[in-house]
Amino acid sequence: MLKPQQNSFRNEQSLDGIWDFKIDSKNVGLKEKWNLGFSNNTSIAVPSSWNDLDPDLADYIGVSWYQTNFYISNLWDLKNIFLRFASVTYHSTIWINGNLLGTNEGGHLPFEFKIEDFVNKDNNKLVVRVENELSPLRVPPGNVDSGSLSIFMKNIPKTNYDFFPYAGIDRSVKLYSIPTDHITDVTVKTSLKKNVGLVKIDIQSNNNQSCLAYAVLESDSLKIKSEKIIPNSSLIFKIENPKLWSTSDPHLYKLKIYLEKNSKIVDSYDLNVGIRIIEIKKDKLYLNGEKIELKGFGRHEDSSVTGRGQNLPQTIKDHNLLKWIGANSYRTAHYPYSEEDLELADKNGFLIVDEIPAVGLFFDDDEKNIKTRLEICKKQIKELINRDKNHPSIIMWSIANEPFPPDLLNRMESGDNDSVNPISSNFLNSLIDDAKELDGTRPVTFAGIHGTPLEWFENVDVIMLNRYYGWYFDPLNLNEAIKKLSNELDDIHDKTMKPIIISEFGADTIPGFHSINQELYTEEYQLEYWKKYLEFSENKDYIVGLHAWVFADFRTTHSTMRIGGLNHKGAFTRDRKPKMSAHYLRSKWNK
Ligand code: BDP
Repeated sequence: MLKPQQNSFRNEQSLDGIWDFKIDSKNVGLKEKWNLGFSNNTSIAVPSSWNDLDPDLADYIGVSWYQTNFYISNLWDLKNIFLRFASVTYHSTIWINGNLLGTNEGGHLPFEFKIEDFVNKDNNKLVVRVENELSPLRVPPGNVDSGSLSIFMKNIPKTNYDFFPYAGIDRSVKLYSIPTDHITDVTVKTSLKKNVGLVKIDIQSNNNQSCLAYAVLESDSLKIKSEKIIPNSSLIFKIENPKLWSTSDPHLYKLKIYLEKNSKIVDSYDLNVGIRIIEIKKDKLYLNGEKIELKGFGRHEDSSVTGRGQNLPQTIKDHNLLKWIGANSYRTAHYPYSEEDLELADKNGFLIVDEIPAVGLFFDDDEKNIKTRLEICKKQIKELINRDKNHPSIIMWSIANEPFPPDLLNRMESGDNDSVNPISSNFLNSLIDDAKELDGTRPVTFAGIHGTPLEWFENVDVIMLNRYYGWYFDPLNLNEAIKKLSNELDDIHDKTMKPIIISEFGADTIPGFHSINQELYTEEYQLEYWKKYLEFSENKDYIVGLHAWVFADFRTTHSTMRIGGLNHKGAFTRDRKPKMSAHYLRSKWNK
């Protein structure tokens, strides 16, 4: 599914704005036929999450209804019109003029419907039912009894993960039209052979019989045009001494794909292309043949008022703060970020670990349930790679965050990383295989919690470890913490010989809390904690990346472990003011 764009052949129309909204806490909307339209509504902004817009909605987890009206311009060809949602969390059902278009499960990834059979030239009514129940049969899961984070967090609502289950139409809604004969997909893969850059382009169209396709690649003084090919096949550009995409100079070439029928151009599609290669050799990571270390954060798409809803000014500000602090990388913890965020990363030269929403996975309930979650994860990997495969900024796929091994608490305490039931290994291996099969050009990884069985890492290319020595383990005793960290990482490296990223390490810090002696929650302690981890990593060659947890404080569930419903491990506050440690990281990372 290509992201909609506007050019001489394609059109798009945003449906973002103020929509009608109504909560359906008794779940009567379907019976009362709200899908035909409903009254007594309030207003909501699309995109946004509903939770922070009205005190009555703050912790509302359930069903809500959205409605709006739209027209389709007389200038549009009525034959190929789509309605596209960039993200709705979690389950949605969509009607136009009372006709059911379909449903979608899962947030953070786009879905669309072909709608010309349901619309008229007059006013059209669009109704969306959104439902966000927490369930062990969803990904990410909630209301989990065993294998559960909520056992020790005792959090409300009962998510199996540490962020608030914001709900709603979280990203843009668009109508778009494409020509009758059109490009359906483009896949760009780049590599380097000595001083020659190779750009391999696969083009798909809906009419491979009577169309031809070609591409034009352009940059500064260079402009090259390919041969014409039959769609559903690939072409290769070879560029001598190309300008490479890198973190310090993220050069982007302009690629234009054309589709031709009877010698007339009938469709085109534009993409930015960064020529670069990411490789793992032994236990090191290389970008364009040079060793690279990731410096940055796990982030969240989170801001007050909009919640998880798309907030473009916030996205721009976050990227500017990442540049200010000298980061070169981040992980899309714990779900796919907006397409606009990734486009910015392409321009800004950030290296992204792109993650599906598989957080809080567990394996000690019914086999049937585990299989249901696996099917959802498989769908997420496929959709993620399909959406994000052309971004030079994306250097790795992460298939999960902290899958919980059975008997988690004991394993965390004892540091046991022995084998567990084969179901869990098969589950993770199947996702790793999927990612590698769908994209052979990027390493695959996942982030493991303390006590993760080593065999789970057998098939990943890079090991990501979330480590909290000095916070959840050995709090206040940073010397002991670093000793344990060092022993554990050396041991994991000795046994696996793979590169390691410390993908989370952090301490909750209340801005404005200070102390002379070390005290938890103070700005001094966070600074000392990150300092110790950074200094430790400098001496370990196999550590190829550090992602501090977390970029900014973010909203999570209520719990005695989370003051004010926030996770306070941010280098920045939730309104993006720097804590003391942000200045420290800046001094280290800008060197
Ligand atoms: C890690 C999780 C992350 C949490 C973090 C924490 O991956 O989502 O927010 O712990 O406790 O285990 O702050």
